[in-house]
Amino acid sequence: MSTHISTCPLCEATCGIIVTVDGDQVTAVRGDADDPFSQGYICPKAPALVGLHHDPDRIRQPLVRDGDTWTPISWDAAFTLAGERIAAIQAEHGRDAVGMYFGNPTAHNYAALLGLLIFQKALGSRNNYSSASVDALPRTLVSAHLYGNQAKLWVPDLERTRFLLVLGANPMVSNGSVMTAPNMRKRLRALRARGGRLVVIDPRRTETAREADAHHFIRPGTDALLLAAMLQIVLREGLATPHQPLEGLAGLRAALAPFSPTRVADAVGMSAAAIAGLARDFAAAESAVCYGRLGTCTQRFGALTTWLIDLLNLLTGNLDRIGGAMFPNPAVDLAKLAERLKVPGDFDRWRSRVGGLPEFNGELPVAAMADEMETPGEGQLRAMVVYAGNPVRSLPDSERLDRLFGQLDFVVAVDFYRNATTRHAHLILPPPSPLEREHFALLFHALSVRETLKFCEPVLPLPAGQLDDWTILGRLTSAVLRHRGGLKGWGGSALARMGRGLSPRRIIDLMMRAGPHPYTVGKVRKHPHGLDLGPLSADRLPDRVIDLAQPIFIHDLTRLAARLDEPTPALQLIGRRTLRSMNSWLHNVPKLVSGSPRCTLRMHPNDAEARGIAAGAVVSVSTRTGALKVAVELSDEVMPGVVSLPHGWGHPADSGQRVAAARGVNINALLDDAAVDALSGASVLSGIEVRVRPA
Ligand SMILES: Nc1nc2c(c(=O)[nH]1)N[C@H]1C(S)=C(S)[C@@H](COP(=O)(O)OP(=O)(O)OC[C@H]3O[C@@H](n4cnc5c(=O)[nH]c(N)nc54)[C@H](O)[C@@H]3O)O[C@H]1N2
Ligand SMILES: Nc1nc2c(c(=O)[nH]1)N[C@H]1C(S)=C(S)[C@@H](COP(=O)(O)OP(=O)(O)OC[C@H]3O[C@@H](n4cnc5c(=O)[nH]c(N)nc54)[C@H](O)[C@@H]3O)O[C@H]1N2
Ligand code: SF4
Ligand SMILES: [Mo]
Repeated sequence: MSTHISTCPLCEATCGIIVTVDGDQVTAVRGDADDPFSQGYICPKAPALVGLHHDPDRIRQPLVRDGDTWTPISWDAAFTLAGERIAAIQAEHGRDAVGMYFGNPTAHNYAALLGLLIFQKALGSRNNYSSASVDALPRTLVSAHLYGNQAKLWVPDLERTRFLLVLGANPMVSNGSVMTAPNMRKRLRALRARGGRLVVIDPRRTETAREADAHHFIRPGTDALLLAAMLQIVLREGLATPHQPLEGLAGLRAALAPFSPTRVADAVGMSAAAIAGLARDFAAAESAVCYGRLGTCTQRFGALTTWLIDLLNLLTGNLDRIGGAMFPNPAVDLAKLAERLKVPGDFDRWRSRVGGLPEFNGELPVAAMADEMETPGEGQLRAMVVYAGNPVRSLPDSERLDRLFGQLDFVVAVDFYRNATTRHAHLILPPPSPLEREHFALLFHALSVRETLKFCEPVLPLPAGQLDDWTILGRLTSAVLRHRGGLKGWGGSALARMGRGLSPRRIIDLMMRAGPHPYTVGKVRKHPHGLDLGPLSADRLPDRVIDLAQPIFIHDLTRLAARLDEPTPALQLIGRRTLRSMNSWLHNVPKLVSGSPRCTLRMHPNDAEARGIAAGAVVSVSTRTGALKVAVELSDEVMPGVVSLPHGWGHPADSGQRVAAARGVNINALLDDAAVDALSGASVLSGIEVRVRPA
């Protein structure tokens, strides 16, 4: 029996874990009390790493598909097949004919993240997609515009703030996003214990709202109206106390004119007095931070809302200040790296072929993907490389994507599960289990509410015949280049360096040496439980004048003004994360899906009564895009006029995940891939008009 120190790779909280191994059996995962950051905290998902590791349905060798039959194939043959097919399709139809999509777990796998940068460059296609455009794209876009770098991301100073205003996030369940802070309950309770206030704005009285001093319902998709009105109060009443050099104040003031609290109140669903009061309290607080996340990013005004959040923090003097919105100073400086790699966040240099959606960082919004597959012509998408993603479950209008993925000429997926997407693959390459790889929270050290640093060796060695993520991506890259005619150019030299021992570990070591702290991977490894480098520091923004009236945002305020006179739909659909799910995966671990079904439609009793719907009844839910049947739960935690359904469920029977199969329904069959935030191209996941009737 042995114990191993590691980090849970499942979500951004990066909790320290202790893994017990007996022979070849992983027997337990518990919280690491000696991890200075998480201090022993874990959620129920970490112990499920045992079930994930030993899951008999987890793929452990490359598989090739012929019709409905999956056959094991050697790694050599697999790379040859992938290289041949990708090169052939690109030779015949051009580089853009092969696209790629990488999903959320990539963010938690630093070797894969680095390997994908190289593969993407070698593939040389404009059809690059990722889960960012159903997630934080508006966040990085706003940072690129306001602070000159998409990786300049602030986090709430949870440990010192006196006022935390949360919109469209439920960190009690999600455990935080673009905010790495293990044990949210303890941190939120500490905030209130020291006299700070927590206010939550959400169409559902969430688990986070239950911890708060105040919760206000808001009509889905109207946060920009609320924030514009709050900013108008701040400016009108002389409450602005910014620290940064600014320009464009007059332009901003003029553009905010249509959004008085009285004018927005009906649309938002809050009284004018409540809106004005919230603005005054926020501005008056000794320190304050307004934090929005998935619910504010994935709505019709996602980028505008995110921009307004930043302006509220900035104008009330809370940006880059203790207790406010603070910029971490990580050992691996991602903002500097983004500059070096020349990806500071360029936007809209070109648009998607069919839908005309803007690129960001050379990546297109996922809302463009189905059109690019379906519409004939030069540049039509005919093949996909999918890494750690499940677009056919996780993206809007998933039924359309299901059909289109089924028609592609070639799909290669790197995933250890057959899922709604990878069942369409011609080839599946399995990555190692999370316990068989090293961990370094490359992204999350940069999003942490304290400066932290930790590097973990793999808990278990790679089993015979298993390749690590870096090798899989390196060999895939080299197979494509070789079949395309040789290892020339950028990709070739990157590969030669990979071959000469440039490992992911070496890369972050070099980056750390060039970074702001005196650390190397070797030094960090001497502290296996991790290092606490102290609280965040203020004054991290570069000296540059921040323009408050950049045309793209000011123009979008005009689009927002038009929203004021739109009628609100009778019923709107929102999502719901649950503690024991992780997007569309982990549903094959029995411990995480036991108990009463979680994939239910929550509806306000008044809305149910008006439609003759009884508690527990199965109802029919329909939108312009699709329809499904699901059991209803009556609850006054949802706002009247709003229904809530979790995402990531509804696994196809032939997915090969025997526990997950046929559990729950798929909300993304109801969502419309044409619904995007017109500014950023990010998908709209919230506030969709929906009909519910007895089934
Ligand atoms: N309606 C609705 N849709 C949503 C959301 C919502 O709130 N509502 N949320 C959106 C958000 S925020 C996100 S991030 C996306 C997530 O959507 P995606 O990122 O597309 O997919 P996931 O469901 O996370 O599936 C991840 C896959 O990666 C595999 N995997 C896990 N670890 C690894 C690894 O280390 N390597 C490899 N190669 N594979 C691995 C898993 O087996 C799984 O099949 O969903 C989005 N979709
Ligand atoms: N247990 C668990 N944890 C997870 C995940 C998971 O699937 N399960 N996924 C991970 C991922 S990939 C991500 S990106 C993060 C996301 O983490 P969070 O951003 O905290 O995401 P959600 O829990 O989806 O919270 C979004 C909130 O927005 C609310 N909302 C919906 N529409 C609106 C609106 O128009 N306005 C306002 N103000 N609120 C609205 C919803 O009711 C919900 O409470 O979570 C991560 N953590
Ligand atoms: S909160 Fe849960 S899933 Fe997230 S890192 Fe911690 S233990 Fe893992
Ligand atoms: Mo996400």
